Amino acid sequence: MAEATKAKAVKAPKVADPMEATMEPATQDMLRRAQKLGIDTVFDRAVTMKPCAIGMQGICCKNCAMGPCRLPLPKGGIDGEDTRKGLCGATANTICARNFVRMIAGGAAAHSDHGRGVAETFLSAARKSAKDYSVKDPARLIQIAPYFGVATTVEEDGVTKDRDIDEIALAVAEKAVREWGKPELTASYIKRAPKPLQEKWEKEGVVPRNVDREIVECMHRTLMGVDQDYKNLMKQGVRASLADGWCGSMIGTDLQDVMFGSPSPLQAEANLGVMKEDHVNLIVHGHEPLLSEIIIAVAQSQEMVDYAKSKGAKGIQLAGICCTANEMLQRHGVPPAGNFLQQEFAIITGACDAMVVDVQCIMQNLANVAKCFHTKLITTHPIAKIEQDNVIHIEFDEHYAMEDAKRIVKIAIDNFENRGADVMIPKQRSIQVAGFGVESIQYHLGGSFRGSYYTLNDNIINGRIRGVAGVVGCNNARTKHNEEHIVLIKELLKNDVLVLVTGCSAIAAGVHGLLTPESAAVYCGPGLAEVCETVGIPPVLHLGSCVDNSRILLAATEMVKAGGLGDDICDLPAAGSAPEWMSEKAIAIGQYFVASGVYTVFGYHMPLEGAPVFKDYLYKEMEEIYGGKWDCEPDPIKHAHKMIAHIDKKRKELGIDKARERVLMDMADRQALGIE
Ligand code: NFS
Repeated sequence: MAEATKAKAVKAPKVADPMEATMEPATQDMLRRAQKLGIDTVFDRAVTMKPCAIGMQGICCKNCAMGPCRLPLPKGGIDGEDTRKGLCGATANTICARNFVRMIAGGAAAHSDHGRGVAETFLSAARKSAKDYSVKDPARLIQIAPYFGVATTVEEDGVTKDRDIDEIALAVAEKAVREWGKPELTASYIKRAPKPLQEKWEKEGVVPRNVDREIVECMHRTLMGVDQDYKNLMKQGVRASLADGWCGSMIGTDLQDVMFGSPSPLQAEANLGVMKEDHVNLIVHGHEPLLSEIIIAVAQSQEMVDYAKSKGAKGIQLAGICCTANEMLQRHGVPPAGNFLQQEFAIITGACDAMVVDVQCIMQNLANVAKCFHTKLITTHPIAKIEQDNVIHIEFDEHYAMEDAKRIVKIAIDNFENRGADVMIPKQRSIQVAGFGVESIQYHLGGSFRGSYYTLNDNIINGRIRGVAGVVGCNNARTKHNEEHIVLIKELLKNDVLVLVTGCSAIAAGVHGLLTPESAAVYCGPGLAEVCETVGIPPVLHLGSCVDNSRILLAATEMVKAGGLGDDICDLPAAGSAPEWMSEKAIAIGQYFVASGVYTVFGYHMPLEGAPVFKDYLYKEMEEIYGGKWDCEPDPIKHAHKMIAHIDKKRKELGIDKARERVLMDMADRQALGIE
């Protein structure tokens, strides 16, 4: 009997423990349901498939057919000279740096191709050949035009007049699309960075020329037998990352704001519980708002709502997954159904009538999961198809945006009646306030009379706010879903650090109730709580999707400009973090934060352990060059305290550390706030 039990135990497929896999109750329930239905999800696969130990160390080279060459670090580390080398003689530093630079190139390519798509659509809109897009935020267009060298006024008969907005749009669009491949040697948006930072980049020779060129050069230099000096390789990695953050992503964000409106704070719900049993549920997943904006317009049209009713539904419930969710949330209040690791579960509810995807962060397993239900999985982008035969491809063309979106929404509605009886939508859904942009932070925290980040800086100088942290990036099935984000953010808040979030981190913060003004009283230290309560903002500000990390760069630049906190981003009491990163995009983001002067801590692990010298270069020496450096800490509490220690170091350098001590020592103040 004992033998039989043992045999059975060996045979049972290994699955994830829901309580260990995620801290989020709706996701735990859905994981249990998936396991009961025999559907494997990313969490189970993370249990059965172990990551490659050599790849984890960053020292597997497969850049030519003499390899793959693997250079594992000897047990006990290197004693004396490091003699490891590949067939061609490539050292561990070279291999690790090449792999790292290729990750940056991959990430930068993704963000920047997204930005290019936006710029091209904007050009079509400006030429009036994409009738479903227009300029929704002319003020934003006028604000960015000078960076492209486009005049916003004209002289007529000695009088200065405002230039026609359509003319400005066309001129900006024509200049913007050139930023991807122009022959001139400097990307236009670089001049948005603080002057001392631009000078550092010039001195180092890392000023990006144009987006495509930097990515191509990354691929060239990392080819077998080209750049074999890790410091020189990283110069190109830095340049490509800057082309992403300060160019491709930033132009993407700006032109999205121009076409779809700049975000301003709004209230919405979050989590899988936003799906509705009696509605057509259409989930939009991916990244580019070009499609989702039009889907929102179509899904809200009376024609489609009536059509849904004619099929027995009460209406159409739109919800987002991943960064598309953030795009739809920040401009329209469409609720996110979840972040990266929740994508399979939106279908496993049994209530997803269609899931439409475009590019990036889309798991191929969605096709297998969709097969188990009635869900129609629709790909829309020519560069992102899925091989499984149950996937429908409807190519989205910006010139026929409305027609394409209607087809997609109709498929979802028509599929409503095919829904099976076995539906389980989790109850959990939370309330959040999202949609902070650079300008809305200025509005809420800047004080209208100075029109700058003065009040924010003032509160940092007087110590109520200890510093600012950008917490961004993915989920990773190798860490407990959402836990690193949430534990880290709460620890920062407790220590009076104002937190800016984007991407899957922002969705996690929304789902776990941190994006409400009320959460200030619950989670913040007394100083930050006081500021948030006075101003009426959440202590965690949702700044959008991953391309919108460019907003964080600009917010930091505004803080520098407002004065009192040094001359450059690296002087600010600020730090960056991606506690659950998994995508190459996160590496590109991390690198442009570091090269912009931000101390940036990643969670989980970094693929650098096999090349300690190269690792030291990123974790130590880089700070001397750019003012920012990399670090890694999987434990979220220690991770938070590394960031706080850096913030305190910067406060000390600025001579404002005493102010904070005063704030904390002042009992009368604390009593007045009702804290003691
Ligand atoms: Ni950005 Fe990560 Fe993907 Fe968005 Fe989420 S996984 S690097 S956060 S959705 S891009």
